[in-house]
Amino acid sequence: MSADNEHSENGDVGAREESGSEGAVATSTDRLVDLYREMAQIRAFEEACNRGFRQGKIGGYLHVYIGQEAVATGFLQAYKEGDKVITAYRDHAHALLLGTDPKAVMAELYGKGTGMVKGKGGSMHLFDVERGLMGGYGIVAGHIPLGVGFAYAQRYQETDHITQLYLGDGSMSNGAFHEAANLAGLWGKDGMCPCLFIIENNKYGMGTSVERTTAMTDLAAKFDAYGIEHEKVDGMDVEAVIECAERVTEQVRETGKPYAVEALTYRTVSHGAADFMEKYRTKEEVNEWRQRDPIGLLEKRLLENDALDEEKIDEIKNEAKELIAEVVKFADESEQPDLDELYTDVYTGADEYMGKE
Ligand SMILES: Cc1ncc(C[n+]2csc(CCOP(=O)(O)OP(=O)(O)O)c2C)c(N)n1
Ligand SMILES: [Mg+2]
Repeated sequence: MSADNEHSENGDVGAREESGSEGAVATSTDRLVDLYREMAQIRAFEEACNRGFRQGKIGGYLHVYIGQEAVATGFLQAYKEGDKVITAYRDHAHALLLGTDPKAVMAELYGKGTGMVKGKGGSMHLFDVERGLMGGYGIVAGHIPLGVGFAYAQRYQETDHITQLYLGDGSMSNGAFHEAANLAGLWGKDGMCPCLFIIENNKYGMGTSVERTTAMTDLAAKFDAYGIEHEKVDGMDVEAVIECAERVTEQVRETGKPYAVEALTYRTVSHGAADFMEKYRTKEEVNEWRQRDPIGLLEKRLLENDALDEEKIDEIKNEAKELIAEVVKFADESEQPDLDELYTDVYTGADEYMGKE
């Protein structure tokens, strides 16, 4: 991430690195340092969003990704140009990782005309079609049928692209999930649905735990009902996520069959800006998960390997703060959208989204 949309010091962190060995990823130290930097910037971005909301600069609603950074960071390492990414409303990190200018992301949250969707979408509706981000959706599970549809279209149009479909644990109790998973399994039998379901199981929906919403808490296993293979991954460990992401993405791309990964993660902050998590979570539980914070875990590993020292860590964190301060300044000083914009981009054809003439 950089305010001018340049690549980071050690190259584009979104780029896939050849591993050499079968399936396994040789996660080089440089690459891990890049990922650490990227996650630190995402964290600083999200913290700035929380401040912006409290100051009344960000309107509407706000859901940050604090604690879950390793999931999108890891999975998007397997992203290839032409692939599609679709997620719910906790979407800032996905846009930043796909390379959208962070200034345009923050300006969007500030409702400004310089925002990535001209200030019309806000936090929950980020889109960057050019970079494969197909949204940003506020209706829980509403995006799941769309993601499955994108994957079908990718094979129908005879491409080798895949769709990364991120979904929350809470969305899996919604009917839209079950209908879409059923079709994905069915189409997948003919190699016609290269959809990678990425369940971000952060243990809670909106104030309600997984245990209180479903008798079947093994979420990955629900995909058995639809003939979709699945596994679980430690969503706090970015290296584990990358290993899984590279391997299963390859499989989905090759076979055209859907696959599901349940990433076990935790949002160490409230569900959204108007949620008081103290009502339904104990301090002990939150503190326990903070010990496994994805950025902290990677930092520890890099310190142990002498890939980083305290001085370098401070430098990376300060750089992240400076970058985000610039981003916030840009958003704050940008103009409101033009009134003429009110009726533009309201309707569009699906063909345009799929890159068809
Ligand atoms: C159809 C629908 N029902 C209810 C809501 C209100 N709502 C917003 S977020 C949410 C919880 C979703 O939880 P989960 O899928 O686990 O995502 P997380 O917030 O944990 O990332 C609910 C019920 C909504 N936006 N849409
Ligand atoms: Mg959840």
